[in-house]
Amino acid sequence: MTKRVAIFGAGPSGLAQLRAFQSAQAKGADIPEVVCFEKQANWGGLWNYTWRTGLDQYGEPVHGSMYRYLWSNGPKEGLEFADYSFEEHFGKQIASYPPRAVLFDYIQGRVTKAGVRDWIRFETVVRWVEKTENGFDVTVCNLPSDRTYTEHFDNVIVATGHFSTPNMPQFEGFDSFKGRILHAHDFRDAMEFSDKNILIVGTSYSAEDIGSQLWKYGAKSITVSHRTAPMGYEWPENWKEVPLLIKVEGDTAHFKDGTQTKVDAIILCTGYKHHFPFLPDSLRLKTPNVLAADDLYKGTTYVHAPSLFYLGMQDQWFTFNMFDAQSWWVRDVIMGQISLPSHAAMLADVAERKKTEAKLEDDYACIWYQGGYTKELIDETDYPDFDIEGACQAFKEWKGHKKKNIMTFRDNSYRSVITKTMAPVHHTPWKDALDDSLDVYLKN
Ligand code: FAD
Ligand code: NA7
Repeated sequence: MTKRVAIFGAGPSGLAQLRAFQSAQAKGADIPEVVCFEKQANWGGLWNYTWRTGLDQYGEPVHGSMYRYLWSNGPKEGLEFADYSFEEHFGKQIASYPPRAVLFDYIQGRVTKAGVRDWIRFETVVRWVEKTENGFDVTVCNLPSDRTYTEHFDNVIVATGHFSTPNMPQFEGFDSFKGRILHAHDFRDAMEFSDKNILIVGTSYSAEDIGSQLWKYGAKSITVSHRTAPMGYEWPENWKEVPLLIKVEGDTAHFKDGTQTKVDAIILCTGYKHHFPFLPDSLRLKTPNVLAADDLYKGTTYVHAPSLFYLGMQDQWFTFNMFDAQSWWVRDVIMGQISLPSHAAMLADVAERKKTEAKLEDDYACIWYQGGYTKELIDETDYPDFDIEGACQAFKEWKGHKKKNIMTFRDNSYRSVITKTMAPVHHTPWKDALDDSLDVYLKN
């Protein structure tokens, strides 16, 4: 095959795409030439922890949004690779909520085994893409040598993630606030805030998890401000939920219900933006953070230029296994195993998915919807079939455990849908496990 395929990003999505092509090659298929451009010096995407915030050593925006002490926010049984189990990687079953370093190790285990590292050009940032008659001209910059060059590709697969560019609202009085104001993207070490009174704005994963970290590492108090609704868990006694922040005066935060509280720092857990500065308007995905993204046929194929694909652009209940499902499917389109329908049919597919999402009534419906989407793609490729219903059930149990006790849900364990074995109970409750290094975590 003489086709050339460019993948942007070597996070879990881009790595899934590399593994998809490599697995076809291992079965004897004639695969295209695949080049992955990754701006960081290592793979793993968000899971590749960096202490840096702001700009990196080359003046590029730091991609990393993960913090120290981050543990998986859902059970690992919901994200296990069907072709590479946790047991295969670690040589034993491990507990269900691995810290970041453990998941990073797992992610890199599969691609190390696949031998695809040479397909990646590290420290190479994608600068611009131009559509040509028969493909795309991709302009990249090798950062260490500061060399910019352009190469031609038949297909482009964008896997640059969408939890890296902060959505950063402003509130009255921020310019004269006496403490620190930061976005979740720049949060790194909870210990910085021990003995402090912290205000969090937002009520989704970042708010819940950063707040929990602050509690675990000794913040004096945590106040969480909501725009739509409180999270509603049974929080520890130094944690309260309040309506939306209206303004800040000095070190006092005022809320919509007229209440006020003194705070030392404000952390905006207000989400992220899909941001693709390397794409012209005609190729750039514009979508909110939803399950049925705009303009993507089967959630992957850009309807207005169907030789361009996007991976992992949905809001995520399912992650690694959904990225796999998408990657195997995209591979088969590129290799001619799956044909795309007409433009009109692709538009109708997008509209139908959006209509279905709009009718989903609660989180459970969303979980099953995304599980169904993942299964739909898997059924069309040779990605190993697995018990997606079982993964949905694990998510259901997880939500139940959170409702029961938000500070102990990570002490539960679940059954693998790949190897069918039960995860052990972790040796230390999450709230007491201050050292979350790989070595310590694996001492089960
Ligand atoms: P990313 O991991 O963001 O990787 C994108 C890659 O693209 C990066 O390596 C980046 O350097 C590269 N890149 C970006 N721009 C360019 C460019 N112009 N040129 C070249 N390379 C570029 N998921 C879970 O399953 N469990 C969790 O517990 C969990 N916790 C999370 C916690 C936080 C704080 C965040 C932000 C996300 C979390 N997620 C979690 C979701 C996360 O989105 C996925 O796990 C996963 O990292 C997404 O993979 P990705 O490859 O799509 O994107
Ligand atoms: P999310 O899930 O996109 O949530 C963003 C939150 O921010 C949500 O609660 C929003 O409230 C809130 N938000 C957004 N804008 C505002 C303004 N202007 N004022 C107040 N509140 C606002 O982002 P997360 O960072 O929590 O999670 C992203 C990923 O990181 C996730 O997949 C995890 O795995 C980790 P709303 O409910 O819309 O009123």
